[in-house]
Amino acid sequence: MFNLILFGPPGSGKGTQSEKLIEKYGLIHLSTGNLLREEIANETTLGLAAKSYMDQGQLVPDEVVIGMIRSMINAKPEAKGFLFDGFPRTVAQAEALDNLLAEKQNEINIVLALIVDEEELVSRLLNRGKTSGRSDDTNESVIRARIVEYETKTAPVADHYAKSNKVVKVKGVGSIDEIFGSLTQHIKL
Ligand code: B4P
Repeated sequence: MFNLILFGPPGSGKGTQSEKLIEKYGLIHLSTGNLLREEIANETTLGLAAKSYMDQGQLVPDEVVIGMIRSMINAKPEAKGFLFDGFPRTVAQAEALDNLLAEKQNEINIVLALIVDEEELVSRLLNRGKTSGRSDDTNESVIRARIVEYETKTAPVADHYAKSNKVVKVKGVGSIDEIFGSLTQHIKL
C-alpha cells in the first residue's frame, strides 16, 4: 500500500491537486472537508454538529473526524493506497492515523507539504467563495481564523512526520500543472 498525505494551509491547493493525483496514481481520495460537507448536505447529526465549528473557521473535534476516517479505511481493504487530503489536522489525528495504519501493517509513506503565503491563501479562498457557496469562504475573518487554527494546531503535524523524515516541501504557487509536476517528482509508485 502507498499512503500519501497532501499537507498545507487552507487554500493551498490540496483539494485541487488531490483530484489530479488520484487520477494518475489510482489512490483512494479521503478528504475530511468533503466528507464533512456531505454530512452537512445530508443534514445528519454529525453534519449539524460539524457545521457550527466550520462556520467559525474552527477545527471539528478530533473524535468526529478520526471516526469518519476509520470507517472509510476499514471499508476499503483492497485499496492500493490512500491520499489523505485535509487530514490529519492535529497531532492527535496523526497519531490515530499512524495507529490505524499500523494495525494493517501499513504506514504513511510521504507527506507532501504545499507552501503558499498567507495573502495568496486569503485571496484564493475569497475568490472561491464567490462561486462555491461555501459559507467558510465568504468572510475574511473566518478565513483568517482558519489560518490561525492551521498555524497553532495543524503545523505541528509536519513536525510529527519530520521526525521520521517523511516531509517534503513543495512550492504551492504557480500554475496548477506546474505544481502537479513538482508533486509527482516526489512520488515513487
Ligand atoms: P477543507 O475542505 O480541507 O478546506 P480547505 O483547506 O479550505 O481546502 P483546500 O486546501 O483543499 O482548497 P484548495 O486549496 O484546493 O476544510 C474545510 C473545513 O473543514 C476546515 O476549516 C475545518 O473546519 C473542517 N475540517 C476538515 N478536515 C478536518 C479535520 N481533519 N479536522 C478537523 N476539522 C476539519 O483550493 C482553494 C482555492 O484555491 C480554490 O478556489 C482553487 O481553485 C484555488 N487554487 C488551487 N490551486 C491554485 C493555484 N495553483 N493557483 C491559484 N489558485 C489555486
